[in-house]
Amino acid sequence: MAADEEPTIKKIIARKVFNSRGELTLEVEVHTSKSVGRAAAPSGASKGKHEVVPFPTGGINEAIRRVKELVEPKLLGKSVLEQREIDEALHEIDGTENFSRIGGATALAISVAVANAAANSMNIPLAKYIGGGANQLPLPLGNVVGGGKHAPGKSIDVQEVLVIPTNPPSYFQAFLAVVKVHKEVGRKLKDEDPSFTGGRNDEGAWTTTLPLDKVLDIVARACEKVSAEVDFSIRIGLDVAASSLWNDAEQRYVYRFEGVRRTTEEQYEYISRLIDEYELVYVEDPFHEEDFASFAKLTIKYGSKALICGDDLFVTNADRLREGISASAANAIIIKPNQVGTLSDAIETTKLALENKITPVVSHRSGETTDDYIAHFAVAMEAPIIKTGVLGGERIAKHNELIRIEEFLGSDASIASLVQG
Ligand code: 2PG
Ligand code: MG
Repeated sequence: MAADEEPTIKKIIARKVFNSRGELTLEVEVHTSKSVGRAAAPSGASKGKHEVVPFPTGGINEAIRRVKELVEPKLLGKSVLEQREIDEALHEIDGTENFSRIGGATALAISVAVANAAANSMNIPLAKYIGGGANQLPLPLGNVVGGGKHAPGKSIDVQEVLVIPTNPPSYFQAFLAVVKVHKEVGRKLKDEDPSFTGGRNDEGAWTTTLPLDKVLDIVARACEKVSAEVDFSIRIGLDVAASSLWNDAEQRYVYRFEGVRRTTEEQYEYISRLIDEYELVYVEDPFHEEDFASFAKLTIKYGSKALICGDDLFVTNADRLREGISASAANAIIIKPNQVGTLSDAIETTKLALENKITPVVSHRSGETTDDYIAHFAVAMEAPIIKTGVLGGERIAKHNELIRIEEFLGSDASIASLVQG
């Protein structure tokens, strides 16, 4: 084999592995003439209605069959350096709008495994392969208390209470601070919630039966304490995951645990109060996934001092983001490659966001594996924020990789900052 020969695909292996919830998911290995690349698909619990479909009818076994029967024959012999061409081929092979024939999990795992095989063939990190000279580390946005669909049983109705350092000197210091806040919140919950058992949810965030306002008080005090210690500021955010609360028949947001039902107007007032009272710098999915208008209203009011972020609203889809841009619906977007199916699609949406001054927030799913490609993706795209939890091996895998990337970049490394107006 000549040294300059292209790394062409020789074999694709698809297998069942487990995610952090113990559910089966798809892992793919792409073997080339020069290298091997591997990737597994994560999975969400609070999924957006407009996300691609993870598996075809027949589930994961059918997905694996289709890799062998439909996908592998079409990709054999292609160079893994042609990411876009391969991702387009995945769309063509599938032939549907939402990857329902081969499965979004299949598309994602193959797409990322191809990129990993390409990076490995060149012996460079994935971040460098995708991002070239990109050298900015993201800020870690991590959930310290969880509820909603990620914490069944008695727990707050909103899905995630998050914290984010706004001006840290390095990724290592930033994540250390987030870990300190997580620990401090745990200590305070132990003191203030008589029924606290130390329980943590799907994403490693604490669960508690205290009401949201009490939780936000505790998190605010923890942020203040740690901020003073580390000498940079740590602020609060929320993922309301409001699509999970919305009852379309009633036209109300149903807060089961709190025992309250809110109209759209009441939801707007409620979220506004939380932003004002707790000086939130980040609010994700404050309204359900079809309500661009309420998103826009909140963005107009708070866009200069907080990120109003669309997750289920945009599902990493460039067309939905375009709709959001014309409606001025948000100033931030969650980027979850598995919502859209391929790396090229996720890159396109991220670039579109950056071009329009919409902050991309690269994100994990609640059901994760120990794969770390989103860490590389965030650096490659110079996304200012990564949302990938705090504790739990599958979350730590991403943070530790970011620490390694920071070390790899050496004196070229910089880190994003969140400047409030
Ligand atoms: C979210 C995600 C990740 P899920 O709503 O932002 O925290 O949850 O993966 O369950 O959709
Ligand atoms: Mg979300």
